[in-house]
Amino acid sequence: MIKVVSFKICPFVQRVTALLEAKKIPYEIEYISLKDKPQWFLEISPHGQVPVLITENGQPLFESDAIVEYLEDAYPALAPDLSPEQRAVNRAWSYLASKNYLVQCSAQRSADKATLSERSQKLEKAFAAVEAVLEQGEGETPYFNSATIGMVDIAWLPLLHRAAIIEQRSCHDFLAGYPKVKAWQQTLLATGLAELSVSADFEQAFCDFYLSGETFLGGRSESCGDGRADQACSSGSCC
Ligand SMILES: N[C@@H](CCC(=O)N[C@@H](CS)C(=O)NCC(=O)O)C(=O)O
Repeated sequence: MIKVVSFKICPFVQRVTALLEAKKIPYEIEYISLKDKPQWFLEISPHGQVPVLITENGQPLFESDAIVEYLEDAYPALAPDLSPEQRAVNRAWSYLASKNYLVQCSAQRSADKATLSERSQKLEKAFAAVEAVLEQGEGETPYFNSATIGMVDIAWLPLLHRAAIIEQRSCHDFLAGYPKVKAWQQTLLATGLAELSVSADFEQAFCDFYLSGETFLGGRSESCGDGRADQACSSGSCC
C-alpha cells in the first residue's frame, strides 16, 4: 500500500492526500516530527521535507508537484482526455497555488496587523488572478475548469480550506473581495475532501499554531463574536 510521510498541518501534504482521497486510492500515513526528523526519513527525503510518498513498489518520491503528477499518471486520471496544452495550463495554475502555501502560512503567523497586511499582498495577487479566470468562465463549470474535480482544484484546496478555518475562527477573510473564489471555495468544501485529507485533530493543531496568543489572528479569535471563534490556543509547531 502507498505510504505518505506527513506533518499534520503541512499544506503540501494535504495536496497529496486530497488527490489520493479524490481518486479513492488506499494509503497509510505516518506523521513525523519536523523538529526531530527520524534517520529513515532523512535517508529518503533529500531535502528533509514532507511530503514523501512511498509507492506500492517501495520507491520514495519527494516534492509534492512530482508526487501529484505521479499519482495522476499512475492511477486512473482525474481528467483523462486533456491535451498537452490543457495539462500545461493546469500545471501552471496548480503551481500558482503551491507557491503560495508558505506565503499563506507566513501571513497566518503574523504578529500584528501591518505584517498580516504586508504578507497577504502576494496571496491576494494569486486570488485576484484566479478571480479573473473564474469570472471569464462564469457558470461554465462548477470546478476550476472542469465538470468534475480536477488537478487545479486539488492544488488550491489547502489554501481555501485554511482560509475557511481562519475566517470561521478569527473573522479575517483572506477572500474578501473575491466572490468567485469564495463560491469556488464553497464548492470544494462541499465535496468533503478538505476533512478527508487531514487528520481528525487537524483543526485543533492548526489553531494551536496559527491562532495562538503569539499571532494577530489568534488575538482576533478571542474577540470574534457570534460563537465562531472560541479559543486562543497555545503554541505548537509547524512548517
Ligand atoms: N517544495 C516542497 C515543499 C515542502 C515543504 O515545505 N514541507 C515543509 C512542511 S509544510 C517541511 O517539510 N519543512 C521541514 C524543513 O524544511 O525542514 C514540496 O512541494 O513538497
